[in-house]
This record gives sequence, C-alpha cells and structure tokens, in this order.
Amino acid sequence: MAETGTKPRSRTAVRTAKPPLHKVILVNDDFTPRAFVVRLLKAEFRVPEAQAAVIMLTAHTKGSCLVAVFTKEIAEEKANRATEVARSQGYPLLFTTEPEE
Ligand code: TYC
Repeated sequence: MAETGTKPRSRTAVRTAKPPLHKVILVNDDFTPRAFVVRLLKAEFRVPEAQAAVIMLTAHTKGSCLVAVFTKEIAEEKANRATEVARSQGYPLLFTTEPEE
C-alpha cells in the first residue's frame, strides 16, 4: 500500500475497564460452632483446611475476616449462598460483601 506520509493527529489509548471487585467478609457470632464455619468455608469457597481455620479464628477473635475477592455479582452470590446454607442448618452465621478500595 502506498505511504501517504501523514500521521494520525491523535491517539486513543485502548484500555479494558477492570470490573469492580468486592470482598466477601465472614462475620463472627456467638452461636455458630467453629467446626461448622471451617466446613462451610471449605465447601463454599474451596478454601483449604488450614486456611479455613485461620479465617475462622481471625473472625472469631477480631469480629470479621476477609474470605476472598470476586467481581461484585459473584461476591454477592457466594456470600448469600453461604449465609443461606448456615441458616438452613439453624445458625446465624453471616457473610457480607463490600467494594474493594
Ligand atoms: N464465635 C463462634 C464460637 O465461639 C465461632 C465463630 C467463628 C462463629 C467465626 C462465626 O464467623 C465466625 N462458637
């Protein structure tokens, strides 16, 4: 193709917007058994045993603990689902979500 010798006057930076990420947070309570929390973390979030135990203990001692980070929809879906599984067993366990800074 023949060169015209002209150059584009402006450039457009091509960037793909990153989806906003949300944290899933485990909230402590006085009633849910520790072993159940660990089992739920393993089953719903695919967290290995040792990590599940650390997350559970951190929530137990500090009041809450970060479980994982996902896109907004997935985070809400996972938090709701895990909370519902606990409720279906009669426990008040709560998972919340919040946007990641
Ligand atoms: N605090 C609960 C107990 O002593 C255990 C627990 C830990 C519950 C973490 C919720 O997010 C939680 N049985």
